[in-house]
Amino acid sequence: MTPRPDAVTPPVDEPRASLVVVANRLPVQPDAEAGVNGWRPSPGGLVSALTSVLQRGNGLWIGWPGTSQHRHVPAHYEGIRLRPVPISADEYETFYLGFSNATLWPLYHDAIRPPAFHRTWWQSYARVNRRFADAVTEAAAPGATVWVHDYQLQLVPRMVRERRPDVRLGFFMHIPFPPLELFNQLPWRREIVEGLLGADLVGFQTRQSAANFSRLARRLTTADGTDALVQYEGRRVRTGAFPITADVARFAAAAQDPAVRARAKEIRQDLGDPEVILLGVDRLDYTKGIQQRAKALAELYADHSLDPEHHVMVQIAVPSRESDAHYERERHELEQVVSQVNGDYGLVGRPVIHYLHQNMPFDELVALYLAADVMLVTPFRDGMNLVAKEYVTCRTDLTGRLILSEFAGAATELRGAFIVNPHDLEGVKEAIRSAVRAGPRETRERMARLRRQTMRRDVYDWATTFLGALEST
Ligand code: GDG
Repeated sequence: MTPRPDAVTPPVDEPRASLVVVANRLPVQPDAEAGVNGWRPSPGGLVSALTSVLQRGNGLWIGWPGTSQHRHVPAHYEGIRLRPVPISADEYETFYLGFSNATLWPLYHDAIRPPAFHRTWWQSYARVNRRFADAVTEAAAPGATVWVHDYQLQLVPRMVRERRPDVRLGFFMHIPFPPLELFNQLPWRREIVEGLLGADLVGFQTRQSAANFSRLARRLTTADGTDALVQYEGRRVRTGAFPITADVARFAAAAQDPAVRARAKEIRQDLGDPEVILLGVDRLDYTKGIQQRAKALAELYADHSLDPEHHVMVQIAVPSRESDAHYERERHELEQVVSQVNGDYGLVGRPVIHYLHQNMPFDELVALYLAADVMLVTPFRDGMNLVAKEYVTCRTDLTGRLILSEFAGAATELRGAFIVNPHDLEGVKEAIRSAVRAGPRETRERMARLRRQTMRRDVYDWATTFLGALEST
């Protein structure tokens, strides 16, 4: 038997919580600069939205603290209670890098890279899910609301349901849910679907993902019903689309900050005051279609549709899952393409693609959104894609053009974008040409339309909408 890892301090005796968020990561992460026991908040809109929801409801956050080293985890963050779930160094390899990110991640993103199926990874996934479920079982008050997040924890709803039928259980999937033809490759397909069916409400980014899940549930289990509601083991399980929104208030405020606006001007100057700045911001992930952009750009310089003097691109590729071979290969290939394009078309002191393999500070990210005339978001598959929505949120003066993949969840809402199929290089080139040449009137009309969509609801509204739907199940 694998010994239960003891990497974090056990929870102290505390009253049980009426609202519980369960996610792979806690909202804090180790901060090496602040010493051995230093912590800082994890970045991201999801953390701030869920934190504000939990602050209002005697809330508890259950998650992994992001390290398998022994560390004291703070008991509270911003007035909410934290309960760490330990993951050993071996489980980090098999549960996190293995089953979550080398089996489920590629499978759920159209199998762009071949998913790997290993029984030992699956066993580790089930074991870690059990540990999360145990933490919920112990910490949830009678009749509590429990909200489980994402593909790393799909078995948790059923595991909790078996021991705590009194709680109200919601699950939200941040990434796409694949169609039957792909999902059925998974040797443990029925277990995963049954795991999710333990929830009262299973939410997805799009209606398509919700329908995929519901159909699979009816095919693989005794569930019966419609795309929106199935009966399963005498219970009703609702499914539906709850498209996540940007942290609108935070991005809109930063976009008005004079220091950030001044920095955007400075970035423009640093780039040599080109006519058009194109921008990409992504985790360095093979699903994001970053190479496609660079290849399209190369061909546009080659046929003189773009001019190295006047059109430059900035690509931020945030380091991600670096110990996985697929990610290592993706970085290697991308860097080759970028250096080739710069070698072929760059000028002395003026590369055409400014490539940064770095995590940007928040204000710098907003300054880049403000500096960019054309934003390129071209994933082969993406649950939603918040970068697209954040860019639109920052363009308060109705300038800026968005090129968006039809395979991002965001494409179902952001109709004012230049929509592309990233597999179609000619189509991507045509969209870049059109976006670069779009006049002020077309740009304004498109951006106004995009902003009508994105500015309507904040990420806090998203969280409360989901919880409202869960309460009414
Ligand atoms: C998953 C799903 C779904 C990026 N670079 C920097 C930085 N970021 C921030 C962005 C944005 C977030 O990271 C990335 O979110 P995305 O939605 O674009 O993509 P994933 O990381 O793949 O997220 C996705 C999402 O979950 C939410 O449900 O939309 O489909 O795959 O917020 O701003 N932030 C900073 N510096 C950077 O360099 N500070």
